[in-house]
Amino acid sequence: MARRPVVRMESVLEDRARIGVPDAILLEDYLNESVFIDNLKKRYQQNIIYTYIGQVVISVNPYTDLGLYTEDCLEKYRNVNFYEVPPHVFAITENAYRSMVAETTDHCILISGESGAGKTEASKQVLRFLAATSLHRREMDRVRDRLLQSNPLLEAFGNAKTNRNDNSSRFGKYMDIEFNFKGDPVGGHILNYLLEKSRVVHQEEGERNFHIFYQLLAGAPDELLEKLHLQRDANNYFYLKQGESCTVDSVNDRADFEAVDHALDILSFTTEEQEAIWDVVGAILHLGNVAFKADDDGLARVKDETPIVNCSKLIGCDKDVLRKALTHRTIEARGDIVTSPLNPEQAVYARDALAKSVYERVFNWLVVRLNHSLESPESGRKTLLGILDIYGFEIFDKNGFEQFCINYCNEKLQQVFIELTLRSEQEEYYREGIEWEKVQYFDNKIICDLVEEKHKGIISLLDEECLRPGDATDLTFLNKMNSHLATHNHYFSYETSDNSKVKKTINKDEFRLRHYAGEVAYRVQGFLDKNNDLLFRDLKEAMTHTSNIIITSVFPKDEFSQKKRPVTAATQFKNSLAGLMTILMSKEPSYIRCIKPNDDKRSYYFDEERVSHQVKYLGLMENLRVRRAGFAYRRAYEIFLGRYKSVCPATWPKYNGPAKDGVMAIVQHLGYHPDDYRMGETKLFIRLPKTLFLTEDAFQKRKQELATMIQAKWKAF
Ligand code: AD9
Ligand code: MG
Repeated sequence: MARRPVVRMESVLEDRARIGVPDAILLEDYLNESVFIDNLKKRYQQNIIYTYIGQVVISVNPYTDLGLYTEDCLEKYRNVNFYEVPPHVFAITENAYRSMVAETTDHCILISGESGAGKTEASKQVLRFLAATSLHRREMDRVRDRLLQSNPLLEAFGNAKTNRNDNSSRFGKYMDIEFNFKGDPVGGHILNYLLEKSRVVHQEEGERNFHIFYQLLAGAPDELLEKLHLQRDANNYFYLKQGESCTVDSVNDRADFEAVDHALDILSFTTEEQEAIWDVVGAILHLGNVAFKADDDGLARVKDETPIVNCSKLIGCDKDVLRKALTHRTIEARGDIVTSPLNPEQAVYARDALAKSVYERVFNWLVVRLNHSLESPESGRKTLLGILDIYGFEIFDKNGFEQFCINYCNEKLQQVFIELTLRSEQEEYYREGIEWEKVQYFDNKIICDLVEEKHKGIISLLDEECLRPGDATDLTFLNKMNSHLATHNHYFSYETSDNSKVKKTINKDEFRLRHYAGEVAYRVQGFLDKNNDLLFRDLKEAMTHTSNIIITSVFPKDEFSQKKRPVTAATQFKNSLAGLMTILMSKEPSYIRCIKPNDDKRSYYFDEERVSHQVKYLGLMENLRVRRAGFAYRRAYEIFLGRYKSVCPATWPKYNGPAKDGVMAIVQHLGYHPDDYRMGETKLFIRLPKTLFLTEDAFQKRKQELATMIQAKWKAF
């Protein structure tokens, strides 16, 4: 493979006035936030959305197709060194991929940024790049197609239009791609995190339910719709129309349906499975149209039989059983089984709980089934490259339990970033015995603790309230927090605030957290219920008697024999995040930090204030300071020596001494300025990329010389 020319320092400096610098560590006034933002803006205005801080990629959402991901572009980034090509998500992916193959280490690419900043788009490009690393053998094509097709499928079921993003991820996703020793992708595995299932039954104004419902109605052939007893117009369905925005300009539901249909085939879902999926999606729409009225005793009666008949037909359950389960509740009390009828309000609650539960379980089933399709047939040792794309930090007008979980998740991710870039970077200098002036940064551990600490944190308090028999309500939960957390610097509520100005901005049913990314007020309504996440026994039982193959597998009969109380939703989420943190910490991370340039989804508009806010909370200035005060590049002596030994007569052709001395000889031979490098205990540290370019240039020149010499020898021979 021909090597591409090195990006020379001189040309970078020449272009600086026009397009800014590709790496913020090259900024002279690097302490100045406005200089940093100005650099991003200059580049953004030239359609350059990527900038580095060392090996962290900053990406500013262009909200338009800039042709950055063509096949040519993909090829341009293959087999090149990180600093030889302009910043790009492909470059960081290639870099991670190459070290994974060379060093047989597991890597992960962490993508963060607020809702709508471009995480999912970035993750798709990373996956595309990696999937295309295969050698185009037939088996590899199969793997590549499957990896890629997992995206449209999961997005259809897990993404939705919100007021922040027309294609907002409503679940967290971590995907490992598995490579064999040759570096070919051979399989994958997906972990999914907390789906925002409340969206199935309710959407705020301007928002939609999950894409799949609208896709099915817009894209399914007439025969399928007929079979499902559905009508094309989404406005016929209560679960779809509450946000009053069934169509979205930027979304083509019809085309997307075809993409999902195709993905199901590629991922080898059987015809039976595909039918079962559409039956469930349709059944949920019918279920949402089941309405109740009160009879003379105030008890729930189904208003119109049609939706309930259709729903039970589709999932293959007896309509009378379903009707009874929706309008009654059976409780086991001291060995006695008591069934009591529900009023209309309770019946609506039961209906919605059933819809949410079915949808969530089907979503989990899809992931399990997908993982089965992505399983690698190869048995040898595999290295992994993970991609993390979760829901971004969110502040809406009304924030509830879901936003609380999503924002907590973002706090945890910020912790990983701090742990792995800021703290560990400084610790490495210390370990290597390199003189270093510590950079201060805000450590958000205090907020993570506030949420998750055992016995004291918000989740523990919430769980306590959920378990407390008797009169526990969302408001008693708020009171409990008020009495336990009143003095915490990151917690406020109406009760705990003694500042009348602040008091005016908080409602009595809210608590406010000062997150690393800003303050968010959460309404407590629904916290207990969503955390308990209970599905009435009658409904569960009804679901165990259906003929739909997915529903029977996700509502196993033995669920009833488990007497133990299920773990609450928040604790389950907390545990799964802890698992995720362990996975991430065990891998070599790379970062893509996404920035949203404005709140209007507008292309070519860079709102400096909005960007400044994100630069602050993403900790980019601290990141830059640590990086700049430190060393842009470091390599273990053995690795550096292995690559560059040919440039120095003292280490070429033979050198048997200690690696550190060999590196010292190379460095002196190349005439490094003493300020530009440090010799640590085990590694060489180079301050700026230009020194590395110089070394790489010398190496390339030497390689050429050696090649010419060998050719000449052969000729003479
Ligand atoms: V959320 O936390 O899931 O709500 P994301 O994932 O950060 O959010 P997403 O990637 O979905 O945001 O980007 C939002 C929209 O911005 C996309 O639907 C695209 O229309 C647009 N976008 C994002 N990145 C790019 C890009 N690199 N090029 C062009 C982009 N458009
Ligand atoms: Mg997303």
